[in-house]
Amino acid sequence: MKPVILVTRKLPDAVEQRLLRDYDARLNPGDDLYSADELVKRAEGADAILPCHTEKFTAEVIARLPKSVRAIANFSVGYDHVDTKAAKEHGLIVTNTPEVLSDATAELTMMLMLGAARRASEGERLVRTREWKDWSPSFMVGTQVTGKRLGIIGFGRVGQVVAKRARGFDMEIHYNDLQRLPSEIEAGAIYHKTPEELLPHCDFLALHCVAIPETFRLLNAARIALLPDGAIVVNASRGAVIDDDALIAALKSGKLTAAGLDVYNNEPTNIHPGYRELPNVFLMPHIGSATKETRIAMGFRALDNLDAIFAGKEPLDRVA
Ligand code: 8YV
Repeated sequence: MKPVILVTRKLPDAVEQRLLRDYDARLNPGDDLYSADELVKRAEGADAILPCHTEKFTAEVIARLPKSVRAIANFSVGYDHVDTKAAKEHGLIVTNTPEVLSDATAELTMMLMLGAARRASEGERLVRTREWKDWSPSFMVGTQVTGKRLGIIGFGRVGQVVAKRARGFDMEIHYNDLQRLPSEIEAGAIYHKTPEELLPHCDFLALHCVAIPETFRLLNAARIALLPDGAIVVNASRGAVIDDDALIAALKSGKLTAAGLDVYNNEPTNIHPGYRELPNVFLMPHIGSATKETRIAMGFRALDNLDAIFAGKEPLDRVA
């Protein structure tokens, strides 16, 4: 008998075809968002769950999962939506999908940088609303990206690809991570031991760290004050790493020129209302990995992990 997999969201056709070929897959053709109760109910008799970051596996939800469930094979690189400690205690295997989404997320990060620096939201609105009436040398003047200093907090897979792309804009790369990386990975990037040491060197700051208790509200008022005046901040990691009130205050005061955001605290429906009011923010709806190619690769990676688990092997991307 094929293992039963509960798939919580609609996945690309190629991924669902592979799921149906190799597993007894419970798909979600309507792409409904399951409540915790529904999730637990639908998991009855399932051997594993293939969820997205939209399903929250708190300790309470994990405790309620049927005993049949052996694994949570995430369709995401981030797994802050899973209480991994509780999962371990319940003997659940948890996997993620690293690497396959680094290019797409780095592309989006470049878009956030360019969009924030060149005032994409304002410009687009002007054209769409027919408010664009005139041109002058001082019209819509933005910040040049080329040749500036880019600071990256979290020099992991995505951060490293961002550095690579940013070099195409002749940017000088600075980074902070827990440890200095080998020089072939640094490729000239300048290491700073702490965010405090890094921040004064950032004309642009890109956040690519994981959301863990240690990085909660990492970018707060005190750290924003360390950035050069007029800096630009972009975030395609997780909303939790930013103190929204502090960022909004700095965007209002002019301390920061602009920000580009793809992720938010309390997304999607309850993000800080202050962002919607600001002209100098470029806002995207958590689409860092949303390319056709990457979505398929994420699904296949999650399936590779499930294949390993059900073949009695160690999955490549085990995080708990
Ligand atoms: C996904 C992400 O869109 O992989 C992640 O951690 O944040 C995004 O790339 C989403 O999480 C899919 O579940």
